Amino acid sequence: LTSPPLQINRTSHHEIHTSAASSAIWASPLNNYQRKSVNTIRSRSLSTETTWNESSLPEKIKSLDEYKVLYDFSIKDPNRFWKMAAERLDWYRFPTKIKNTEFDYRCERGVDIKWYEDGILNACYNCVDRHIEHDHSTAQQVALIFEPDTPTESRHHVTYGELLRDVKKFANVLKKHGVKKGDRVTVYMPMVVETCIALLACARIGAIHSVVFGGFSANNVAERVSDCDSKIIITSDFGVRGGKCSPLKAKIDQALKMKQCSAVNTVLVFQRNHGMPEMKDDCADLRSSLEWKDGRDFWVHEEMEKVNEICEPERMNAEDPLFILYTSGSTGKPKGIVHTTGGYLTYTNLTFKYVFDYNPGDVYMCTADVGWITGHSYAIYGPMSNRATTVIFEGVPTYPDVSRYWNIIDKHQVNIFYTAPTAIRSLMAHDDKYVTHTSRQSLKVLGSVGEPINPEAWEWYHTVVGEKRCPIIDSWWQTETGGMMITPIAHAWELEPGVATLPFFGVQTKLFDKATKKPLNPPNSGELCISDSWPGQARTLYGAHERFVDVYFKQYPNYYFTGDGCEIKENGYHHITGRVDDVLVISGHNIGTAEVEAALDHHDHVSESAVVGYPDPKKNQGMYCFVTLKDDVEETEELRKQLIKLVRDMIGAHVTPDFIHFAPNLPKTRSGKIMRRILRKIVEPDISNLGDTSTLTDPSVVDDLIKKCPRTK
Ligand code: 6R9
Repeated sequence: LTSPPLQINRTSHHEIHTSAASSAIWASPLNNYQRKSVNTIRSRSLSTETTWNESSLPEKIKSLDEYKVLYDFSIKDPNRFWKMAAERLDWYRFPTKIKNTEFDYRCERGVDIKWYEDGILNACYNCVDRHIEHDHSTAQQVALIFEPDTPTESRHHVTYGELLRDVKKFANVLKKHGVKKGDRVTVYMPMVVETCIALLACARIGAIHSVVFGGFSANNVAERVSDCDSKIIITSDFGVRGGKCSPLKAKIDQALKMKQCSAVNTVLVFQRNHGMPEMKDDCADLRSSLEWKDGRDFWVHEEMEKVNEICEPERMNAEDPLFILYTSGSTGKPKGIVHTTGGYLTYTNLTFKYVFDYNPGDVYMCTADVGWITGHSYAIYGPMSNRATTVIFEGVPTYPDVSRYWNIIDKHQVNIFYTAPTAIRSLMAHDDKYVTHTSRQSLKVLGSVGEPINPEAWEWYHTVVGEKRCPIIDSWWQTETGGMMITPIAHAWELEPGVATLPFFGVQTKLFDKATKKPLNPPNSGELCISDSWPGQARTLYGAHERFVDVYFKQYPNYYFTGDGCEIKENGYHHITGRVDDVLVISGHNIGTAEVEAALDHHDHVSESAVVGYPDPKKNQGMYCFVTLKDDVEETEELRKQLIKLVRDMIGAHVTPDFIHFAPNLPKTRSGKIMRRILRKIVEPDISNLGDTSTLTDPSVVDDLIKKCPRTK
């Protein structure tokens, strides 16, 4: 029925690396890591260890030397490097043009980013069909393991064969409802298998998905629906997280009553646990009380009955958009980051394979929701284009108890686990026994993303969770970068706690001085920019190219500006210091708030902290520290004094917190980032002007902070 796309130099998927081999490679550096020495990159003789033959990319990066050779090649000859990377995918037409990019807004062409521009492919085909076509037995391989919020609820495994059938059928449902190539489709779903089906089905027919995180308010949904002018919404009757039922369809109903959403004519509704016997009472109530507008609202399970299983993947140009994902800017309305098909898929495919050292048969789990970029790149497109088996986890790390992650790892024998520092910090606040009573022997690689990981959290993750067997992949990247940018490669080189280490292939970093705007030569600290394009880079902001250029390309002409601060050390390792707007200037000293937070977090009683500045007439700025204590620790004056002393001792006597505010909870985004913007407003104080707080997990946290803050009195 379908003619398979041309196969060009496909890399073999059949080479099996044993876990014993990987841990042997890692064994010797591991014993050394605790020295925390800066001088960790030892030069070995180049080339002797390198077996790479330059005709295609190696399956694995085995050492620092191998990395260096390949890195240099990727910078010197990006066209050849990224052509070889593209050979990991299947194309209907393999591109003849690889890189065609311009970063300089001052030239006639302006900022313009194109990769593989005459290539033709389909992302869904690359994530599902091709694995089965190359090896029919893959139809029986588990693609997705669904782990529901309640551990006792029946769960299901979905094979690549079943996934392909459902994706084709759902793609036909979309077509039946008039969705065409290039149309935008808003997806408002919990973290369930059906969400992957929805995204892949969009990709299959060339529709552009725009996922809005399931926790966002109706207002937020409406804003994002109207910004990209989507006429169709895919949702679920409800979602379940932490034992609570959350109304999704009802939120959509609310959003659709708003003027901005008047163009929406179709809502496709999945049933959260269709065909499953168990359902909590509150969930059953929610389902039975749903508003239903005939002609607009449709149950997906009913629509699926009416379509067949034949659906050819759409032939997409490499530069056709794959998706839009909104990310909040520091000001103004959210930015609709646009990623295109060929470059994004090549980049997420290669980073996933190399960075995690993914080998066939490995079970992989990413705790990120698909509502943010990590869920797109490393729960779906990266792993699935590598034919991985992925755990899709619906719930939260602390329900029903704080052993949840570790129990899931044992239950599904997870080998590679990718989570966020916020989760690690919240779990390490509890007794280690919640970790140590589980086995975790299956683990080979542990990843971290989303925020700087402080050395204590890193050590805990490494020692208690990974029992010093697993490298910690502290990967720095952004929604805008599409995939990992500065990151260790598993088992290839020595690590330092809290240090993201080295740039990925093709990524060239450059530091600038914030005040003079002049480039800085490492070792140094400054604002982090990227000198040249990489395939995973966002191409524009949806309908707002000028804003794209303003935000990312005007600060430092001819460079992509990341908005993050970075220290590049003597050994070339990169240490991300946090957003550059998080630097305080106190009595002429520049103080990174992340540094102060790291010092506070060092204290045994501290779970996490957030440091912000406020205007001070004498010192320019003062330093205000929010500190969350571990379970059962008392807030005492003595502890306050200890913390102030700790900061002075660890950083310098010029760094003295003016306020220590014990806060049981901090305001966080849905993806777990502390919203320092709001904390700054509280301590300024400028509480009448907190900005949008609807993206917070728990807006009531803010009121508690305001009540207790001495500066708002
Ligand atoms: C993937 C993702 C991007 C911002 C980024 C930076 C922070 C992410 C980090 C990190 C230090 C890491 N960030 N990973 N900071 N070390 N390993 O999180 O995308 O939601 O767009 O956030 O997150 O500040 O600029 P996004």
